Amino acid sequence: MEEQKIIFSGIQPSGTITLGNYIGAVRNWPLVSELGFGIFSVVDMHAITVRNTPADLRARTLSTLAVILASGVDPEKNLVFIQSHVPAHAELAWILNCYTMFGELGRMTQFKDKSKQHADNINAGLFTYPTLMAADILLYNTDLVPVGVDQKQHLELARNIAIRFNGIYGDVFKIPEGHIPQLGAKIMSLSSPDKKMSKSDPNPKSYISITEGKDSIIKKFKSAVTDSDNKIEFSDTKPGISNLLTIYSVMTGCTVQEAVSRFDGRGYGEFKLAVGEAVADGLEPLRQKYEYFMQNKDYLEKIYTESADKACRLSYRMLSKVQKKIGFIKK
Ligand code: ATP
Ligand code: LTN
Repeated sequence: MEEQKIIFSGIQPSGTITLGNYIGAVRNWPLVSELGFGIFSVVDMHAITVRNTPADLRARTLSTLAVILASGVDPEKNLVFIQSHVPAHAELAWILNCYTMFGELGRMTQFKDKSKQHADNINAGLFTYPTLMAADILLYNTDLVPVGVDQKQHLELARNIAIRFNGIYGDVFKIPEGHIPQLGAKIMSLSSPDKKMSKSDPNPKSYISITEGKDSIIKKFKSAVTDSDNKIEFSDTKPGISNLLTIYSVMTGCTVQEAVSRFDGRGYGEFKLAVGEAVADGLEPLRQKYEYFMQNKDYLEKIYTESADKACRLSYRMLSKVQKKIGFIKK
């Protein structure tokens, strides 16, 4: 029998989940979980690296959890928990900080981007964010980490930290592999197609929230920024149209080539409407399940409490092993 894989991924409650998060990450979680045991976390400790209103953070944490369940992750077979409920994440992150170089963290593009976006709050947490992510992953003997392409650099750092640690203390950590989708690993902003679609973008026209209504989705696609030559083709010089072709292909299950030939000779107006409809219709079942979970807060609480209890037990095993290896005295 094939070995069961352990799958870990996290998502920040830093805004409403976008179509980019969905296509690049969340949509793949139930599929990858089929390979073994999935552990999914709403990473609220990562989210406080930028300022939040406490009530908003609470609401977004719950709604992010509801999106994970609505995407089809089965909480009977997998874990879906809130990161701050499992203290080993913070404890291992501190230890890993001491095995991570200042220069390595300084090279992270997400740190550089977020430092520009939040120039008045370049806090130490923003800098050490990747060591917390490494702790998330390494605590569970993770094999696969399904993420969008923007997380590749963080994942590579997590692997390097694990390899470095194992080089000193023996085989403590399993070295994880990324699981990045072939198509849709980086969905671009609808208003600036040279930037990735991001849930913390201040311009709501730049992203589609996965719980948005059909009219609003179609309106946003109609006003998506493209070039003006009215030719539907996939090319580096046409980032807007290429992004829409990618979105259309993923949401309808066709290849990009099929999408290009389907719209051969048609105008941008017609194409944008078709993309908007494909997205709205494709997201509708998810939206309905999301509404259902949001109306069942007791159920959400049960899932995150039970999952956190199990995650505490699992993560504590790895944390104890690490503490022993580095010379901490067992209490
Ligand atoms: P923020 O705007 O707060 O930086 P974000 O929208 O970039 O957030 P994260 O919570 O950092 O989202 O990421 C959750 C998952 O979604 C990660 O696996 C990430 O790689 C993926 N992801 C984020 N944005 C995109 C995108 N535009 N296209 C594809 N995948 C994405
Ligand atoms: N850093 C990721 C979110 C994240 C994550 C993780 C992803 C935190 N911990 C562990 C995969 C595995 C982000 O910003 N998208």
